[in-house]
Amino acid sequence: MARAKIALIGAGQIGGTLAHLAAMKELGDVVLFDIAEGTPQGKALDIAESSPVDGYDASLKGTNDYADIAGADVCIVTAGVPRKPGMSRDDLLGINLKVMKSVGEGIATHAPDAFVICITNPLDAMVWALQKFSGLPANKVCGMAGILDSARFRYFLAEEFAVSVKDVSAFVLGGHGDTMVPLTRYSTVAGIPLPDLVEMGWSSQEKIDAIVQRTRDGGAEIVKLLGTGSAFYAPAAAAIEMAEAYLKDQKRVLPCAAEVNGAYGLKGLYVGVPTVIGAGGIEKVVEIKLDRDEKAMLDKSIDAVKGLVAACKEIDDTLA
Ligand code: A3D
Repeated sequence: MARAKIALIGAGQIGGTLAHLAAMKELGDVVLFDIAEGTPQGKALDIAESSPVDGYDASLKGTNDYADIAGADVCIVTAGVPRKPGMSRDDLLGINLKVMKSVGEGIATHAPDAFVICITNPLDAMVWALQKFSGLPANKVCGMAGILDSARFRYFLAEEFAVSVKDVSAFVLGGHGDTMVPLTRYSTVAGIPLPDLVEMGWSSQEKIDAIVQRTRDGGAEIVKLLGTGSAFYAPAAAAIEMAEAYLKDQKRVLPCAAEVNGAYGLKGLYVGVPTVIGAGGIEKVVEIKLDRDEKAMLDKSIDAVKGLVAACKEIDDTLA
């Protein structure tokens, strides 16, 4: 059987890491596309030269020509600009919206059957716009954020409890922004929910609250430490998990930015929700029961995403 083809639109920090991970995991052949000349070619060659050492078979190609993504099974989009210290994700909207327009057209022309995973910020609005610009079916266009946000939450919790990250599962809903909703009730250590762990004396409510806040600020913490650019190792790992779920029809239950129609009282809005990812793309949006406080937090997050979508429509009237 022919290898799958993975097109990475944007060959910056995340794009390069995605290429390395996809090749090392032998998910398929990789095409790195970027408008910057030399960058995708250089990264592709550098990674290819590591393949004899690590012993994997995958071809890697760098390009500035959209025609090279033809027939891609998966496209992962990181094209655009990242945050600088002091900037919010929303400050990127105007510039990255223009980038989504050209990327959407490129994918529609050359890889209309691909499963598309957007990472460009502000995530929920950019993936919404990318779906509109590309015209691809909504179940084939989604955004990566929830896996990253919940991985941060899981990592901080594992540190707090001094247990393996493997035994911590955590849940983050809503938009990928300051209003994201880490859900403690649905977050567990080996199936034991966080509120029970607090009662059992494993931690205090104050410490859990601080971890929730650190999760919300997780992206900014990295931006501040790096000085230039934003997180890239963990975002790339998270998107690769989604690509693998699609390519291997794993039916993984993963939080991601998906178009929600009906669930959570929404119509046509992209927001972070639990989904099932398999060969059909986003095969299902899972609607979970929320208590009053959780619902209020989610509504606030949804309002923030709606505001960004409205701003996109104002900037580009073809989206209205
Ligand atoms: P960076 O290293 O700057 O790479 C972006 C690349 O996009 C650069 O190589 C640019 O040349 C390229 N580019 C710009 N315009 C175009 C275009 N029109 N077509 C093709 N390529 C283009 O950034 P990065 O890789 O660190 O981050 C990429 C994006 O991901 C940014 O918008 C970040 O804010 C975002 N991001 C999202 C998350 C989420 O969890 C959602 C996490 C971290 C970063």
